[in-house]
Amino acid sequence: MVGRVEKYLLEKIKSENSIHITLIDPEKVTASQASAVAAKAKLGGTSAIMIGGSTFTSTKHLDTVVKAVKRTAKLPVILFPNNVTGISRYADAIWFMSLLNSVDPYFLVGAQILGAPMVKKYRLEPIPMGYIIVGDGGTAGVVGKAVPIPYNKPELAAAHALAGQYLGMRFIYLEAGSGARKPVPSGMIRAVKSYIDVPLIVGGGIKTRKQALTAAAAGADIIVTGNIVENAEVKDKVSEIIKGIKSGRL
Ligand code: 1GP
Repeated sequence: MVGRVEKYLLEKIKSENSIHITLIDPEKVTASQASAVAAKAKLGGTSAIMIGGSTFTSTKHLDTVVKAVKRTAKLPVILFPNNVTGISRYADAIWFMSLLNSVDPYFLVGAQILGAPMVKKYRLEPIPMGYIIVGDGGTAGVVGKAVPIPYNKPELAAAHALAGQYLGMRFIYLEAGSGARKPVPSGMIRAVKSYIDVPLIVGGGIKTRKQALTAAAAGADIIVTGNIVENAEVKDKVSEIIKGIKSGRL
């Protein structure tokens, strides 16, 4: 069943071609810093806030961050969990995701089985998503025991993505890893996009207008940035990325 947040994302993509989501790592911020980042990112034109990271944060701190962001930003807050500890009852939705190229069944379906009853209890909107780690893979690749797909193997990324779609996932995420030296190359984005019909999310290492433009022009429907909002000038940085996205897809 498609819920409110998913509908909102689909409509935004339909009307704007490509959209931007801001990722906040709860591990790296206080609640007040998170709400300031979210408010500025909203002014810069971001469409939603994702909250999550690759390592553990206390559930209490996660709750405080989610509540603070919700209060100030008035944007959909979507959890981006690395484990069952990434679930907060105060969010609107959760990427209900499987790490498709993990060798550990825990990250394919184990954590999801443990987390599903909590998602139901908290009435979070689950959005099924296939997560694919590519390139260096970064911390997410190590923690998730992924076999990252090399950048020169776009056809492998496309096969993973299509399998995700056929399994019923309604979004596919190509992840280069937070802070990746090289973002997902346009050839890989193009190859995946040509295979799937569901929206494609791209993130990891996108820091400039040009990189955002390249990803959007290659077919990314949603561009996620995290690192760039960890410094000052959040609003300017987000609007720079969004300018890139718009010029890439219009
Ligand atoms: C990481 O794709 C996201 O999960 C965002 O990456 O922090 O490099 O923007 P950055």
